Amino acid sequence: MLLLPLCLTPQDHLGASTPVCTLATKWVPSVPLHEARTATLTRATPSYLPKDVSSLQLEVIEETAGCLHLTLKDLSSPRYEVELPVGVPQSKGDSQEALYTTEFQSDPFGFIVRRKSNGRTIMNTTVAPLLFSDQYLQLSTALASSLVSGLGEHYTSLLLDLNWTSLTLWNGDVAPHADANLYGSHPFYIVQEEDGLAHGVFLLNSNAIEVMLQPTPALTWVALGGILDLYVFLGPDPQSVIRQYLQVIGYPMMPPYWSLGFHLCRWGYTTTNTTRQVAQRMHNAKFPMDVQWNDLDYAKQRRVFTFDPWRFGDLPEMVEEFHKKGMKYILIQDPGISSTSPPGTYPPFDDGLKRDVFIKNATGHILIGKVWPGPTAFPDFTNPETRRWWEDCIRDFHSKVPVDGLWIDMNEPSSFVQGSVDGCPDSDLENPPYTPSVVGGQLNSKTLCMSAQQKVSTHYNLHNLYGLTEAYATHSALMKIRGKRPFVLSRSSYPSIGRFSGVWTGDVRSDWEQLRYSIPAVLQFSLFGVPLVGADICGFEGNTTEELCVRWMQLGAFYPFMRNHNDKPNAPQEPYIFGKKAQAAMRSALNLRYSLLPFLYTLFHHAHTSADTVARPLFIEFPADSNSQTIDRQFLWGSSLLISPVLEQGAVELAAYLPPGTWYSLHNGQPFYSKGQYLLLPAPLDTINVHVREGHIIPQQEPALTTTASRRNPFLPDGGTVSWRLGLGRLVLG
Ligand code: MIG
Repeated sequence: MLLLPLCLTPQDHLGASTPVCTLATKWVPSVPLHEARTATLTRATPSYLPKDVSSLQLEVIEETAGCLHLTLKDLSSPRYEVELPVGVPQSKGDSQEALYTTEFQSDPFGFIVRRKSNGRTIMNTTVAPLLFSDQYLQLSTALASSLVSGLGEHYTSLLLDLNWTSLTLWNGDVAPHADANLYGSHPFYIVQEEDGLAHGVFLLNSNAIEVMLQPTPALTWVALGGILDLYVFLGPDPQSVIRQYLQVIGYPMMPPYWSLGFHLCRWGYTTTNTTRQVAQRMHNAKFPMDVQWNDLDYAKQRRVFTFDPWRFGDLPEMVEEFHKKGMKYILIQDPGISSTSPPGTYPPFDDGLKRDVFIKNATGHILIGKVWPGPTAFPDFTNPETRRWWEDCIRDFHSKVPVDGLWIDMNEPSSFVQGSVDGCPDSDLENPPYTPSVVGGQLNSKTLCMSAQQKVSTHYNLHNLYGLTEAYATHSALMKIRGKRPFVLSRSSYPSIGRFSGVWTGDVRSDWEQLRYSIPAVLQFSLFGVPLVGADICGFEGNTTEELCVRWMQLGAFYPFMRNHNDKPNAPQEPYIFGKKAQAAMRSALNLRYSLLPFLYTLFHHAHTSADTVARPLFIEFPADSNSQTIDRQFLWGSSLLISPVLEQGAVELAAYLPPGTWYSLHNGQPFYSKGQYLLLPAPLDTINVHVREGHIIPQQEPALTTTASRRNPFLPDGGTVSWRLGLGRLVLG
């Protein structure tokens, strides 16, 4: 038996005086566990954790051949359980034989899941005690290999570091950096089993979660509430693991075609005329672009559902002009509703009050935080009436400003004060017996009080679901109002969000390291069922440089969601402000993307209908190839297009890995017969290396300045599909 230092954790943090490890292990089952599918576990000895739960209901459900579902709940009193807006997989009942076997042990209690085909241990939770108290639930497992990915949202490589690290899942307004809980929470990991097989585990729990990783290899889940609701996906290949996961959380939405074009944004387009000029200059310089955006600048006193009468008085006309040019328009939408406008002047708040849509504090009054417009109330999107009110607000605004989609920011939710303008009561919810490491130090740092009341439960239980519930409400509203597939972009996320929204990776810095880490960030969202994802191209915080911006536009041309976005104080970074050479490089990257949009759109269709990934880690396609198992500086589009971007300053060549097989340069058709090797490729400033995999045909369409125009263009006759296969020379674009 392994002795895990992790089993000391509760004592360290909770000050229990008796060793938890020895006592807490013993649970007595009501029936012999190898026979039963449900059993009651009774704790033989106390764990000495505050508010111990002493009897648990264990349920084992074989959902499908590839999906095993285990729940552990408090038998004596109901606890918060996450309800995703989607059904679970069709129960087995089919002829397929389960890919797993399960075994239970009672002293110490634990279960062992094995892969039936080869006997490999997928989970073994007997390695450390199961703890279950009101605000501290802990379950550990040995891991089948050290190749673990997922558990976002964090600033990490695709493979997680197991060397005594810990990851906190707690949605926060935190600019991406190492060792920090970022905007989203995804309690799902996938393990590559080294021989090409893979499995995944999902803990359906929305409380603050800490995952501790150790090199054994082993993993410990700690959740601060709810129940233990575990899904195990047996694959057996990595893409099947993702599909099985998405059968539980839902397949991603189908984005509108135009949303795969180029988007341009910044904070600081301060008037409609400035905004118009930006789009015009892009057009004049012949950069393909579909969508012009505005940040907070448009709103009157930064209040959502308004627009500034002086600087944005003709916003409706501007949007109509964009539409006439075949372009689209999107603006930002924060959830915080200003609570200090004079009564009768701001309907979103007045109506919201009447319809009782806002989150309350512990004493039943509307909780007031502080965001961009000043003091704000926060809509409770778990309340159906709130969703109807939100829809009415959007409908009213849309009748004046016919936006094509919405950008929902600050939805962790973020607040500039801790908890509320009146602070928070002193309670176990605000200060749980154990708090994992979170930016700001406390769960209510930079967000609402944990004791705040929402329709469904306390904010303590619902915090990580705020962005998801807002995305759901916004998606449904846009669907009803516009009658078309909606476009929503959310910062905060939780499993299922891909059904309603895309995600961007927040306030990345304009530097080379952030450029490089944007690839694992994007690939992780692929694993989480959010294919429509990208980082702010050229970086958000700080000034970019011309070279960085060129390389970022080249990589960004292969983000599934492509948007250049910039922070208010920074030097401009629109493509047209750079020198001739840089502009030419950016133009050709954009043209290349636009030529490939029919292919990209098809990949999204496959994601939507079959839970395939769009931006795809190499390990999904080449799971048994040891180099492909670790690479996250390159990635694929679907199964056939390999993207090898430059990620270092000054580099004009690149060691790119080509997995075993024949690959054709997309640029000149030159074939490489790879044994699975690194190849030194020229990568001058005007080039991003892209290779086509043998046996695949990539359609290409003549690009244009918008997708409205490009969709009427012919598909490239031989340039697109034949030249690279036959080595007929360079594809000339635009
Ligand atoms: O506190 O709306 O991540 O993209 O430009 C900053 C202003 C609020 C954060 C977003 C960023 C956006 C900015 N917002």
